[in-house]
Amino acid sequence: MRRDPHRQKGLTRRAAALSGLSALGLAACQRDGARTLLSSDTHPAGYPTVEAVQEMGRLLLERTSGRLGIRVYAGGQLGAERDTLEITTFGGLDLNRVFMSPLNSIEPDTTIPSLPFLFQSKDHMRRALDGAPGRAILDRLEPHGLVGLCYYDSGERSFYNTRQPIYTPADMKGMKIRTPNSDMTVAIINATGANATPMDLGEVYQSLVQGVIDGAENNWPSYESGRHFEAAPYFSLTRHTMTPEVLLMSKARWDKLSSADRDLVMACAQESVPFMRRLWDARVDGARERLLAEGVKENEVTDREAFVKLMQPVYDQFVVTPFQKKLVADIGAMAT
Ligand code: GTR
Repeated sequence: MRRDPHRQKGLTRRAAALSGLSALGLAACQRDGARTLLSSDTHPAGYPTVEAVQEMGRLLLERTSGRLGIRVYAGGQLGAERDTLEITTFGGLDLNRVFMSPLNSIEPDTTIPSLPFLFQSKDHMRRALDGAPGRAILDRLEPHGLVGLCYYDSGERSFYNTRQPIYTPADMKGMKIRTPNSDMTVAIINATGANATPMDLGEVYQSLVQGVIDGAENNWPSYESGRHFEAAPYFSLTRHTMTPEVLLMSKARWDKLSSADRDLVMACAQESVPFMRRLWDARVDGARERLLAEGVKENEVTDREAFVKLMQPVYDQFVVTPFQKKLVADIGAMAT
């Protein structure tokens, strides 16, 4: 029988993640007494998403007089986002802070906030996600075993690469650009004329150094914390997406909470959002300043409209159902 190497790799990774979780078995037993909810994050300690979930835990502890808290396993200790998501759906993890893209293969409607050039500004993005469209998208996750608690910012994503500044789509032609594992992000990159290479975030640095890929796309804080700038110093401000982060709870754990505790968990998650945004805004500015001082070469693209025009096939491919069309229209109407 022929072996599928990708499947093999996926299974190995999942097995590693699961054994990591069983190594936490003791903690898991104790947590049932102490009611500590376990949460995963791919980012290291100190990153705004990690701090935000810790803040939520602090609020929970305070409001339950120590009965309910959160422990965040940061730095991808429990595995890559798509693997920890799978574990969360069947209740092996209580909470998970992930990027929206790995959810796309679980629920197609989660692609909508990743549409290129959808949000006109940071305020527009926040208004839409805090409002009815954002809630409607999170509600789509429940049948998949996930409860969407809140969105966190992930800012504007732009392309960076090892070779040259990108001014127009022609500058990207044929470049191998890493994307998160999502059909939508693959389509966005291929639409520019580059070749999308899906991989987990943790593999990007090495792949840039070894020349397996020519570039990637992300926000300033991830570009800095993953040290991608060392290998790919050209940061070109396409600002093509503002895909958010999302904090999820396993529905299995959610269903075990009393209705008062559910309200409390939801309220503390919501309160961690402005806390995260304050940290985030400062982190974006700080990362950019530090990296420019390190020699990163930032440039504005000269033909943003050309990038926008190339994205029409992405809309045609991913905005198909009446629900998806309504979401896009409703988000568009919230622009001013
Ligand atoms: C980051 C995001 C991560 C991760 C990453 C990626 O901005 O915070 O959760 O998904 O992007 O590109 O994979």
